[in-house]
Amino acid sequence: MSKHTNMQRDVLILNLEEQLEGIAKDQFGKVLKDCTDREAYYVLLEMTSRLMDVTELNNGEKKIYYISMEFLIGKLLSNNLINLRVYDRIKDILAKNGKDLAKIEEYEPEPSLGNGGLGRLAACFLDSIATLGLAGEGIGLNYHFGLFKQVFKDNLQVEEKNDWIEKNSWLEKTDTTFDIYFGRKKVVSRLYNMNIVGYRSGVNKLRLFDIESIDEKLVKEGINFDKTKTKNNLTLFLYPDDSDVAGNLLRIYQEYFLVSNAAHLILREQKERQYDLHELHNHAVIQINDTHPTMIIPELIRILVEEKAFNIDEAISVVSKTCAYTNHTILAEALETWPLEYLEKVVPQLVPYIKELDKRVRAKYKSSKVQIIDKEKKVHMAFIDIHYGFSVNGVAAIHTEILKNSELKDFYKIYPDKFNNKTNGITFRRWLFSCNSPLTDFISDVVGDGFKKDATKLEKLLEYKDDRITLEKLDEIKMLKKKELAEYIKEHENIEIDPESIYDIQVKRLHEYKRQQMNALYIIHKYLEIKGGKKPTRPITFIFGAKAAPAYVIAKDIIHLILVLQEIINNDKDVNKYIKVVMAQNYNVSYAEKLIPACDVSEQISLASKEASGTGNMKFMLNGAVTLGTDDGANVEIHELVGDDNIFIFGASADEVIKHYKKADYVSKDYYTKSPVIKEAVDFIISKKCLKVGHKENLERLYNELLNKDWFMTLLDLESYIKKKDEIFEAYEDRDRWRQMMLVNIAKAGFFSSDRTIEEYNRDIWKC
Ligand code: 26M
Repeated sequence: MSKHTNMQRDVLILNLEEQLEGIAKDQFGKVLKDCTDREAYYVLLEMTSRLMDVTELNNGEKKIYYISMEFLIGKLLSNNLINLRVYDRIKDILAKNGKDLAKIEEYEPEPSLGNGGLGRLAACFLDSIATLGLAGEGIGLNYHFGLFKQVFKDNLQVEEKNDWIEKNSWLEKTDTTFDIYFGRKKVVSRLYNMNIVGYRSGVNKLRLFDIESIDEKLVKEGINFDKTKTKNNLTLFLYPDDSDVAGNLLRIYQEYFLVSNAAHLILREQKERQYDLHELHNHAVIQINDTHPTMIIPELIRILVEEKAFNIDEAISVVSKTCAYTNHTILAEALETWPLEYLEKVVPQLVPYIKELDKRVRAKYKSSKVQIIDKEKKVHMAFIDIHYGFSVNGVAAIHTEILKNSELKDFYKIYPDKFNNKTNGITFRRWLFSCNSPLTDFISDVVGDGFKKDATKLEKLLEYKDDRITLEKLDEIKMLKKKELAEYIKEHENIEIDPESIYDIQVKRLHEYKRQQMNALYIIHKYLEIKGGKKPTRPITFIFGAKAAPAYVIAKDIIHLILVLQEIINNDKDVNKYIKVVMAQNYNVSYAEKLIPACDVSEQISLASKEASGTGNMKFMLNGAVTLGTDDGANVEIHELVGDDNIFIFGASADEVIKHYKKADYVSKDYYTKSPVIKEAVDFIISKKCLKVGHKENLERLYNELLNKDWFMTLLDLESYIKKKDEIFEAYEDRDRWRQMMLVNIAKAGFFSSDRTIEEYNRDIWKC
């Protein structure tokens, strides 16, 4: 960092209090003390911007462009204050003026520019890229409404729009605009920037593109709008789907809009820096976040050929050396394949290039399994990335192995050196320092501050594994966080929960493979046990948070079931002393920040082989929860790190599951018929009790799905799940052992810092 900016920063920080008062006076004509919480929010926003303005931009000869349809950044105020190293001082100044930062934060609108894991990962990566001082930026879209806001009506999910953009916000309108063509149709884009400040480091930019001609009035009811008016609707919504590929033209418009803008931006920057475009790969690396931005490959090739006088071989060669691809899922239905005919309609100028790329593959490799355009004229986007990128990575060890050995086996044979693993990570700034300051401070007291820059130093905690005082203090902090959550849930869901109960939490997108339905079946099982006179040793609170894609019928039925159980159980006087159910409304990043620190049991129960990694599992562990999970995704690595004694693993292995799929021999009804426990729980879904508060159509559909399809093998694992879950609740009663498990989980979480992940990306792929 230059001396100049350092000094400016020091001056600002020395006079923090005067600065804040000055802003309050300018903006609202008041002293800080008299400002409302909302006004105080704007004062802090301005203060933070000033600090960022005097923080140096990360610079380098080679720049990372992380291109993604999603950046699930969440609220930024606290995070920015932490990274700018003024969090504690601001908190003190506010307190002196009778203000509480947590309350002020409530006024920050939440940008929900992502569906779930993939988008949140991109946000964690931006934080770590900046923190490590790497020159890198995110390139995405400025969705006006982000992911929908979820409300429950009549025990059903209803979607409403979530407008998060305010006049005063973190978004900075720039002068940059580009003409983007869809065939002969033109739209004008506009670039907005957001500062991403690293922890004790420089800043980078998140670039969000919008269209100039956007019309928010197109949105009529809920999240419905006229899908045909591309010129006015292009950036209205984030595609609210992380499971099924709806053959949707608008999605292709959005994807091409993103990558065409990205290409223009990158090439303009090369020109400004007077770099030779033949050397693009030495000055730029493009990380393609899932297949959604894959069209950047043919788009760059097209521009180089048509506008920069490259011959096609040169263009393909330099682009292939610049682009790298990350795979986030093996679910067949989530792998994008676009009908060629759709691409012809939306981006005809790209089609000759895609055909050329396909032709070259055909000339070299005969197997139909690796062709870009298949017999049905569908374009396999991932195959473009693999043939014409230099790196393919999975997001957890087991996931990468499955890619190499089964899902992408034929490609691995051709390009063994392209494949590599990058186990996901999370930023500890948000998922520890910001959401759990009591725990952060306590860890600092015990082992010093070192873990804040080097997360593996958390392992020092292991020396205190038998230290009573440390263990008791950990428990105390957990209780504090559980009480805070109880208050929040009372206020937001109007449900009273007991902080002395065990908090068992499953929060993530709703998908059958994640098996929220299995958790619900356990709850039914417990409910029936209690009705039959068998009481749990200690009350348990089952907490869920999940949004379902609006068009994903069964996912919405599962939400319905959980809400029905919530109503039945919480109102049943015989039972609600022992168990309660909470389905948190509108689960998002901010809600996660309240739930995760308060959790005892972390539910990570996907069908083995289906969850590429998971990142919630890491956040829970870091905050001292114990995992109840399958050997899937990053759970496998958590398991290895903490050992058998500090995790509860159950269910079929990934190999067993893959065998079932190959042989197509799984019949859910067999499990139902053979096991009275399973039968009783499944039948309850269509019992009189449920039908009285729920809807016949939804409940019967779910019941039939479980009995006749059950694609994700809920009934296969249900009995072993029940057994393990009973075991983990039992283990909670051995308070000494439980506290030790908490400590070991926290101590071993260092590996999952996204700083480590980004160091690996940089070491093996980006080489900046
Ligand atoms: C596809 C087509 C049209 C519209 C949307 C999509 C789509 C959007 C998001 C498809 C998939 C999407 O996300 C997949 C995802 O979130 N994968 C998760 O990635 C995380 C980060 O690597 C992993 O931790 C999770 O295990 C994985 O499920």
